Amino acid sequence: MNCHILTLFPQMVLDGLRTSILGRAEEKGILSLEAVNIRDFSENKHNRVDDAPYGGGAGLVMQPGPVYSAYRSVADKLSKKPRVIYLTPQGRVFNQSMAEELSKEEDLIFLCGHYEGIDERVLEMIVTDNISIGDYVLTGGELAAMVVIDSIARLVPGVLHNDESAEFETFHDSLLEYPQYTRPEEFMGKKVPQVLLSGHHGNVDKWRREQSVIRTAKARPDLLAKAEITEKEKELLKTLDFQKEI
Ligand code: 6GU
Repeated sequence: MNCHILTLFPQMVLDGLRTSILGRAEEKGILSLEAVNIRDFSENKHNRVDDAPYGGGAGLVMQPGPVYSAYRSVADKLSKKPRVIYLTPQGRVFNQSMAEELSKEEDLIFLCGHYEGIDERVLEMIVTDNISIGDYVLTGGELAAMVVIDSIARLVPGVLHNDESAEFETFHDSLLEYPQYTRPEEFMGKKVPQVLLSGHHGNVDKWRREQSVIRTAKARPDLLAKAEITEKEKELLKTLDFQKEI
């Protein structure tokens, strides 16, 4: 997969994404990350890429010309018109199934805005998907792009090691993950749950499943509605006094 990021802060995005697992994937040749500096396409002798909004109001709006030229510098190299993802609080809220769908694309362009946004005309011309990462406001699209790229790229085959497999984990079946423990067996008086030391895999699996169900009921009852919960597990939650509708 090739991720092309159109941004005013290329270093921020590349430094963040290359620091960890995605950097390793890039070295392995499974993933490529390219940041295109929109400022390189300024049409102005002062290298400006923004101007006051027509109609008045606070802040500055990114001009359409540099954004369009940055887009063309990427799209013209590709044989097929790629999906262009604009990171914006006005977009659809990102989730795991969107990550799964996008991870199948060969090339993706991510457009990061700053200031008060980007001139609407160029957005109409190039953007195929508007994505938000949640109901709060960021200063720019870069952090959102990094979040979205991280979650997509880790689903690309080979990016994770087998033992880091993305198959059985949080959101796979709409349940949160169970708690994990490692050595030492006792830490500041707190013991690892006995069942995990028992060597009885059946009991371990049962305990972990229960913990997942309980955690989800406590922290994310909205997810529980989508999860496949058995009658027995519903009973368990009732005895633990999570009386919310399941
Ligand atoms: Cl995608 N961009 C910005 N600027 N702010 C956000 C966001 C995106 N998602 C939530 N807040």
